[in-house]
Amino acid sequence: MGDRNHEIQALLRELADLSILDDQSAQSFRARAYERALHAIDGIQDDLEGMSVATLQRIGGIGRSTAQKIREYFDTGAVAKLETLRQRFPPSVVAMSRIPGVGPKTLARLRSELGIEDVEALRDAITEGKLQSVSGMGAKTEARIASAIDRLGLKRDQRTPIDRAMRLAETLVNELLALPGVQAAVPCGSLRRQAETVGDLDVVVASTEPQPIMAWFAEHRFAEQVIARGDTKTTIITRQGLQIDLRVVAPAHLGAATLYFTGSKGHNIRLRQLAIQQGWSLNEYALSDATTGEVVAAGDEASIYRALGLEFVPPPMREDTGEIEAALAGTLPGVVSVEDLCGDLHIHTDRSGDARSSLAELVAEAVRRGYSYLAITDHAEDLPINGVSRGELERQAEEIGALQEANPGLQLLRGCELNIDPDGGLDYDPAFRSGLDWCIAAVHSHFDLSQAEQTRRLIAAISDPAVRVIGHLSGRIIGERPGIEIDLDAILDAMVETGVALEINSALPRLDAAAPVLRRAVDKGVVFVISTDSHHVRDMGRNAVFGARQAQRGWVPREQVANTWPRERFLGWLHTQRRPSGPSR
Ligand code: DGT
Ligand code: CA
Ligand code: CA
Repeated sequence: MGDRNHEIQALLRELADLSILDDQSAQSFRARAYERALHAIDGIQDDLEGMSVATLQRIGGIGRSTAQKIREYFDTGAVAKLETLRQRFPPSVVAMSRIPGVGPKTLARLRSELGIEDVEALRDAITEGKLQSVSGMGAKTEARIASAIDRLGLKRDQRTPIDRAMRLAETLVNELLALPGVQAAVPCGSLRRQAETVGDLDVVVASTEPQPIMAWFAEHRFAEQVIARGDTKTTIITRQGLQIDLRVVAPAHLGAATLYFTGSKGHNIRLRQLAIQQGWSLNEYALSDATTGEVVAAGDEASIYRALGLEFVPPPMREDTGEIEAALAGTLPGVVSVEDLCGDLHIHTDRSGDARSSLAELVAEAVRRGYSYLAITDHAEDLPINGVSRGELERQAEEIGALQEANPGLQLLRGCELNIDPDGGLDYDPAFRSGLDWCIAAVHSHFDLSQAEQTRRLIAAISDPAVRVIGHLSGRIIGERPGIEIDLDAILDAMVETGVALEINSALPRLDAAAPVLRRAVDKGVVFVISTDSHHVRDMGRNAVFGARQAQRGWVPREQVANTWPRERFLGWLHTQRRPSGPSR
C-alpha cells in the first residue's frame, strides 16, 4: 500500500469520528460514508497521491465529496471541512468522547448544560455530584463513566497510544531513508521498547550531513509547530499534540546513540554504572576510556553490551526490571524473534464483517512467509454484524480442503474465534465447535462485569473442551477501553490445568495480554501462542513483528511459545493439548 495512504485513512477516521459527534449519532450517514471509503482504501495497493478526483471516485466505496477531500489534502496539506470540525471538537473534547458511557448525545449535553470541555472538568463534576442534573443522565451512567475514567487513568496530558505513534514513525522513517545521505533512521525511546503509550517520539538518524535533514524536518507536513531547531536536533509537535524529537548522529556513533535514546532511563543508569566500574564512561556518543578517551565501542549496540560483559538485551526488555542482573549472569530467557514463528493461529478472512482479505490471499501470504501451519479463525456467529454462520463455516471448510490439496507444505487448520457470553457460554453447539481444529475464545462484549463475574465467565470458557486458546485476554483497546477485571492467578491456574494456551495478540491497539500478565503466566508454566489477529493480509507480517516484541517484553521463553515449534511437534501438541497431565476430566 502507498506510503501516504495511511495518512488518508487516519484523516478519514478522524472525519468519521468527528462527524458522529457533530451529528450526535453513531449512525451518522456522513460517518458511514467516510468509513466505507476508509475500508475501500484497505484494498488499494497503489498510491492515492497520484490519483485525480475522477480516478479516486472509480474506487468502489469512495464518493465524490470524499474524493475531493483526499485530493484537497494532497494538494494543500489540509482539509477545510476537517479544520472546521476540529475547531468545534478540540482534542480535550474528543478525549471525553472516548470514555465508555459518554456517547455523542451525552457529550453534547455535558458541554451545553455543564460547560464541561475536558476529562478533568468531567471528573470534578462527578466528584461534586453534578452529573445527575444533566437531562437523561442517571446514577448508573454516572457510576459507569466514573469507573471508566479511573480505569483508563485519564489525565489532561494524554500519552499517545502506540498504534498511532507507530504509524507516524513508520511513515517518517520511510521518508527519512529516502533522503540523500541518510544511512539509518531508527525510532527509539518508549516506542522501540514497545511501551503501550508514548510520551514523545525519539528518532535517531545516522548521517554525516545533518543540516538538510533538519531543514526538511522543520518544514514537514507533520510539523504543526517547530518548538526547537538546532544543528543536529529538531523538535516538532504534530497537530494531535505528539512531540517528535529528531536527532542526527555520525554513523560511527549510531549504536551508542540508539542505546542512549532507547532507554529506558533506568536501564541507561545501570549501564553507565557498569561502565564506570571498568574505568569507562558511557554517553550518547560512545563507550570510552574515562582517562584516555579512547573509544571502546560505539557503532552498534551489541558491541557495547559485549564490552560491558552483558548479553544483548532486546529493546522491549530494557526497563530495569531484572534484565541487567540476568544479562550479567547470562540467564536472560531465550526470547522469540519474528523469524522463529512457524505459523499464525488467529487470522480473519473477508467472511468476517470487519476483515478485508480473501482466504486464498491469506494462505498465499502464509506460504510466502514460509509458515508450516495456519489457522483460519473468522468471528463466530454470535458477534453482531461481523460473525459467520455455521453454513458459511461449512462452505469455508470446502475451500480450505481445496487449498490444502494445493499447498501440502502448509497445514491448514479449520478454526474460529468464539465469543464468550457474559455467563461463559460460547457460539454454535458443543459438537460443532469440537469438530473444529482450533477454537480461540475471547471476550467481545460486557466489559463492565465485576471481577468475580469476569473470572467465572473466563473459567467457564476455558473449561469448554473445544477451546484451545484464550484470545486477547483483557479485551482492552489501548487508550480507549480498559481491560476487564479478572482474578489473574485463578485464570492462569485454570489454563495450566486444562492445557488451554494464552494468546499474545499482536495487534498494536491491543497488545494483549500485557507484559506483566505474560511474566506471571511464564512463571505459572502456561503455553503461549503469538497471533497476529490479522484483518488484512498485510497485518500478517507487520503484526508478527510486534507480537515477537510483546513476547520479549513479557520475558516469554521461545520454548514456551507453541507456534515456534516445527510442524510435527506442534501438531503432536495439538493432538494431546486438552490433556496436559493425564486423562481429561
Ligand atoms: P516517553 O517518551 O515518556 O514515552 O518515554 P521515553 O523512554 O521515550 O523517554 P524520553 O523521550 O524522555 O527519553 C528518551 C530516552 O532518552 C530515554 O528512554 C532514555 C534517554 N534519556 C532521557 N533523559 C535521560 C536522562 O536524564 N538520563 C539518562 N540516562 N537517559 C535519559
Ligand atoms: Ca520518548
Ligand atoms: Ca524525547
